[in-house]
Amino acid sequence: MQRNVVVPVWAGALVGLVAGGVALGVAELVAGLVGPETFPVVAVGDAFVDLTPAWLKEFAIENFGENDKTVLVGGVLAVLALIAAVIGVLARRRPGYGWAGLGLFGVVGVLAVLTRPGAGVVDALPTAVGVLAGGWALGRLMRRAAVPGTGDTGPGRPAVPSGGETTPESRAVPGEGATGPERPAVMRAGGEPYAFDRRRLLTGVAGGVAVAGVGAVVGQMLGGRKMIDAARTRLALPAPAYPAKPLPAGADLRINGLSPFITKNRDFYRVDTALIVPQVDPRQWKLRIHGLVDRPVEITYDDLLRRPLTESYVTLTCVSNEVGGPYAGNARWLGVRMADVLREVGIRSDADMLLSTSADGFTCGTPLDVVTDGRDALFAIAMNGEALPVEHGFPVRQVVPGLYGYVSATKWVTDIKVTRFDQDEAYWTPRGWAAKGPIKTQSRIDLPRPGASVPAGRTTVAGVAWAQHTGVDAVEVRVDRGEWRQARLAQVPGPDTWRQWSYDWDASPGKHTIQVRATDAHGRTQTEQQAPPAPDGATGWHTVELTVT
Ligand SMILES: Nc1nc2c(c(=O)[nH]1)N[C@H]1C(S)=C(S)[C@@H](COP(=O)(O)O)O[C@H]1N2
Ligand SMILES: [Mo]
Repeated sequence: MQRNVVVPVWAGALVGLVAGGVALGVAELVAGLVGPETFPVVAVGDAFVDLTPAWLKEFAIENFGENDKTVLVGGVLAVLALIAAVIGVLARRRPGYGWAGLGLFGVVGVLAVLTRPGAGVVDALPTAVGVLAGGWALGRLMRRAAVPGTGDTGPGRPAVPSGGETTPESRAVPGEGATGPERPAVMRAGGEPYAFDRRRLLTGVAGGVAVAGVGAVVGQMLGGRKMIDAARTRLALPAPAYPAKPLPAGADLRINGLSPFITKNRDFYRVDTALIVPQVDPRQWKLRIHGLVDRPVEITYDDLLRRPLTESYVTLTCVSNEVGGPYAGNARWLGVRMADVLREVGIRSDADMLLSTSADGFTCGTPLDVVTDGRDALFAIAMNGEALPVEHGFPVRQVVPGLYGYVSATKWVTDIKVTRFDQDEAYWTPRGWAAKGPIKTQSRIDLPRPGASVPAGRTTVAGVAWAQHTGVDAVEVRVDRGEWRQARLAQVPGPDTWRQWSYDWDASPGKHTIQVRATDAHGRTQTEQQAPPAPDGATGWHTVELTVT
């Protein structure tokens, strides 16, 4: 149906822009599910690069450098915006023009997507769905802009006498004064009058912008995640220059219900401040080291992988772990020794702190002497034989045996400022946690579970104990506050991991209390004094109550 032109040119252009935005937002959302390379703007940009003569490419790289991709995508978007505005202006006359323009968009987008190497038919889905959404938005917005001038034009509006001419005054929008000459008079279209309604158009536009924005943001999030997952699984890990010694045969007592010596990546506790897990592309990742150094550097992921890698078993522990709590895990890490990198940059003698920052802005203050005293403090890239899981810091995190995670284990680390504790403060320090966080010796009863009911007779009591970088020398168990008895200790590869222990208990019927305490390799036994996690780690003996039947 031919609709008479009551919508001004600016409004048509706006409608076109917003409909184009909806098309792209929805396309990006779908591309987030299908694969970020199927987003038509990226595909068109890539196709453009492929078709570009070498001299132009060189010109772009020379003039825009690392930003050449951004400039390219920006250029594609600018051209799209212009076309979208024109489509909007044309669609004022006839919805068909709008669909034809969008269809053209779609064809170009689909062609670009499908000519990518390895493309399949589903890859056209983001463009197709985007075009449909854009067309729908275009139609809706146009209909909002040009309302039939008959009766139901909204609350508080005088009805239009049927078939009669409407004066601008009779269609005044509430709250606005008498309309000036810029408001086009209603015209007649096939006996049906239409009028331009700016307010209805603008609320529609706001809705369209919201749809486009949400689609783009969610789509980018999903797409970023997909891309990083793909990059992660593609990675080939170099072999360690300094492999960990094979685990002693008796490191894992293999008792049902006891934490395995190695915590599987998927079972590893996770603690961080990230609402959305940072998605860091290893190709873009850089670690900048600066501050009190002689030679500031920027290290790329490839630089890191080319260095000699050290493999090491280290148990991580969180300062917020309650006595007996779950926030501890043990893994085999692969990474570059932090001390080696720091030696190269030349640390000034007055420095005593490494202030590391993650991709999402978390900061962490690590005592420099701990990192450089010879222990396996690593820029870790792998965990238990695979690239770091994204939620555990991919592509690079710190691991420092002997320090709680909040002062050492920065995930997604991108920046290290060599500084002083009296000059800088990390994320948790002003929030009531100690500036330095050496791990306190702890032991935990994994079985029997608290509140369990077990049959009388020989019962296995077992758990783990840790005193990272000092080592656990003894674990004792007592029942009903009686004599302390030595538990049997599992083997360990070194002082940096937890140590499994077990104790055979001849259980008699009734209610019982089991307690555990560990002694470290310096002969220091865990204090009985109970303390909460804040400000520097919980203390006390893990106590489990159970019933024997
Ligand atoms: N970027 C970043 N890294 C971080 C944190 C954080 O909030 N953000 N939390 C730290 C804390 S408190 C701990 S205990 C460890 C936990 O590491 P995991 O989640 O791999 O077990 O990460 C540390 N690294
Ligand atoms: Mo933590």
